[in-house]
Amino acid sequence: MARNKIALIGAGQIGGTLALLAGMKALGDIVLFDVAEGVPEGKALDLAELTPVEGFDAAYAGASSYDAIAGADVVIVTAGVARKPGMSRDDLLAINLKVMEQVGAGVRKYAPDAFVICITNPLDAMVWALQRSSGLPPEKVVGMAGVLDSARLRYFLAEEFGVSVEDVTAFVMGGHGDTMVPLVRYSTVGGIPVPDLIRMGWTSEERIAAIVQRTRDGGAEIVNLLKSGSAFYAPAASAIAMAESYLRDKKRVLPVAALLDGEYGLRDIYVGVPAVIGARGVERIVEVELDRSERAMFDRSVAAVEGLVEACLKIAPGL
Ligand code: TXD
Repeated sequence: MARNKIALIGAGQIGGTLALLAGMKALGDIVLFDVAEGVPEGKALDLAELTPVEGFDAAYAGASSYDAIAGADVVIVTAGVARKPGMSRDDLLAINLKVMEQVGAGVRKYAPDAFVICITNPLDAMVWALQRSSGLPPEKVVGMAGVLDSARLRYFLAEEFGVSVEDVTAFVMGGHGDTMVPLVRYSTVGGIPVPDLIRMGWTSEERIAAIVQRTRDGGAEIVNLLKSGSAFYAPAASAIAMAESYLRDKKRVLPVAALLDGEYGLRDIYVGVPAVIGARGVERIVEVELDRSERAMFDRSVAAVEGLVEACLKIAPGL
C-alpha cells in the first residue's frame, strides 16, 4: 500500500515539529510548503537526514509552489504570522485572513480530497475562512485548539493531584481564546469527576479556579516566556493526534473546531465542540448537556467568534 501524503502549509515552528512527529509516527510522506525562501527545503533535508538515525522510511520534500501538495491525504495549515508579546490573537486577523484565501485556493486546486486541519490564529475565524475559500466539505475542514487547550488543563490537573497525565481527561469547549470554556464537571481523574475530588478533599474550589484561569491564559504564558513566537511542541502534537485519528480511522472523541449545523442551537459557525474523528472526517458532533453557567460561558465564547467572523466579512465580503 502506498504511503499517505501529508502536506504542511507553513514550515515555521509548528510546521517543522509537525513534520518531525508525522515522520516518527509513520503517518506518511511529508511535504513542507512555505513562502520563506529555502526554509521548507532546508527543513525537509534536515529531517530526511534524521530518518536513517531514527530508522523510519518517509520521504520529505520542501516546496514553495502549490502543485507539490497534489493528492495530499491530510493538509495541516500553520501559515501566517504568529503572536508576539502584547499582540492579541485578533490582531492577527487581517494578515492571516489573506493567507487563508491563498491556502484555500491551493487546497481546492491540488488537494480537494484532503482532511484539512487549520492551526493558524485567530483559530475559529481562520478555519471558517479556510473552509469557505477552499470549498471543501465542512466535515473535512477542522480547526485545532481544543486538543491543545484540554492537554494544558490535563497537565495542570495531573500536576495538582500528583498523578499520571495518562489518567486525567479534561474537556474544553468554545472558541480558542480568552473565552474558551473549560468544563471542570466533565474533567476526570481515573474516571472520577473533578467536583467529586474537591468533595473528597484532594483539592479546593479555589485551586481549580486558578487552574482553569491558567488554562485560559496558557498560550499567553508561553508567549511571555519565549518573547518571540508562541507555543509549538504541544500545538503540533495536538494536530498530529487529529491527523492520526483520521488516517487510521480511530474514531477518537476530540475537541475540535467544527462547523455547526444546528448542534448547540447554532449554524454556520466554527466553534470548539467534542467530535468523533474518523475516516470520513468529522463523523459526529457530540452535544453534551451544559448547565446554565456553562451555557452562558459558551454563548460568550460563541459571540467572540461571531465578532471575528464579522470582522473577516468586512475585510473580505466575498467569502
Ligand atoms: O491552538 C492553536 N490553534 C495555536 C495556534 C497554538 C499556537 C500557535 N497558533 C498559531 O499557529 C500561531 O498564532 C500562528 O498563527 C500559527 C503558526 O505558528 P508558528 O509558531 O508555527 O509560526 P511561525 O514559526 O511564524 O510559522 C509560520 C510560517 C512561517 O514560516 C511563514 O513564512 C509562513 O508561515 N507563511 C506562509 N506560508 C505559506 N503561505 C503564506 N502565505 C505564508 N505566510 C507566512
